[in-house]
Amino acid sequence: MAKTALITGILGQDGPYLAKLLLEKGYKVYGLIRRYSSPHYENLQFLGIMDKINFVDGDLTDDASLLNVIKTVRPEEVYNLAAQSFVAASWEQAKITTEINALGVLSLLNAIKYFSPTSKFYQASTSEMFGLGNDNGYQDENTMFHPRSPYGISKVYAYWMTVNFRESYGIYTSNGILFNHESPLRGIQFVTRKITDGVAKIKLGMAKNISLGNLAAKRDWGFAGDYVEAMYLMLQQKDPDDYVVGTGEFHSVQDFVALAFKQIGVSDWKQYVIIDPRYNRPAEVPHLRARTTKVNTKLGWKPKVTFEELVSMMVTADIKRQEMVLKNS
Ligand code: NAP
Ligand code: G4F
Repeated sequence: MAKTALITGILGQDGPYLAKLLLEKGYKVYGLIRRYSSPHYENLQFLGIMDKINFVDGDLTDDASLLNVIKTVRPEEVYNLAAQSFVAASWEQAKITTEINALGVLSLLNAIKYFSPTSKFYQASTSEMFGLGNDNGYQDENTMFHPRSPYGISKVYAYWMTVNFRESYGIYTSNGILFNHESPLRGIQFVTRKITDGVAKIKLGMAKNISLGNLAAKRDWGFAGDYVEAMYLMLQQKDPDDYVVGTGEFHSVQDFVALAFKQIGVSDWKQYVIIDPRYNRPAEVPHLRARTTKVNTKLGWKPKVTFEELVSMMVTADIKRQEMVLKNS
């Protein structure tokens, strides 16, 4: 019998990569989608798996829909990837961010507790929870949380609720504390995709510049396709646990910009970049870098794609996309 997995956030960046991995492992994959006037399946189509997903309707802010899905599907594994995941928007939309990212997780955990308590549960926790917290410039499983955004705060609630269901009810729940991971499927508003999309358009004469905020911020950027393997591994262990997942390296936004322009043969990138303070955040997280000893040793997980390969992959994909746009226009 094929194992069953439910993925929330199936239409985002990570959902399709995880679904592809689980399908390759023989899983029957259910994907939770919420009500949309015009559903958008392009990330699943990009990976060629659109027709292999069993879609179920539900919304993290609608308890009854989650109870119904969990009761009907009774998945062996639940990967909760759904979120209002854009940090910058979380100041202006703090309440809905909290309802989805914090209370939505409580609702999903309750649905599991009542209707499928043997389901294993993965929570998409984040390095944003660390915020200013660090230990000699690194963050790991023992680093104090000091979130700097309503998004980070909402995720801290979900993190502890996930731990609490493990400790209170013995449910197999794990937090993956993932550092930034990117890919050609990354949402266009996140800084990496914004840069690679802009670079592609500049190369093809479709744009003149890119407007950005804080170029000094540093992130530990990896490839989403590698990170979903860590999610899967977390639910295959004898006992549930929480893991930091990253590369252990960090780079500034400026490093990313310079490397992306290098891909199209431009070294003097400054002529194409406008610094616009509108993109600065009320409270910034200046640097995030993972100490990955636990995930490396306990799960045997290591990233495969380097920073340089990631930037190159994203620029190449965006050039291809824009060439198609030009061809069809
Ligand atoms: P993403 O591209 O923004 O995808 C999030 C998905 O959640 C979207 O498909 C969205 O659906 C869905 N969603 C939002 N609100 C929902 C609701 N109320 N009910 C049901 N679904 C809802 O995010 P991602 O980059 O794939 O990240 C996956 C998860 O990992 C998120 O929880 C994120 O916070 C977390 N995380 C991401 C990173 C990273 O660097 N990517 C790092 C650490 C943690 P629609 O498509 O309908 O909008
Ligand atoms: O790409 P970002 O928007 O990602 P951020 O805020 O680090 O959050 C992402 O990673 C988290 C994990 O650490 C996830 F939990 C979260 O869901 C999301 O996936 O911004 C990265 C950095 C920030 O310091 C920001 O201030 O880039 C800086 N930045 C500079 N100019 C910009 C811009 N960010 C955006 N989005 N747009 C800009 O123009």
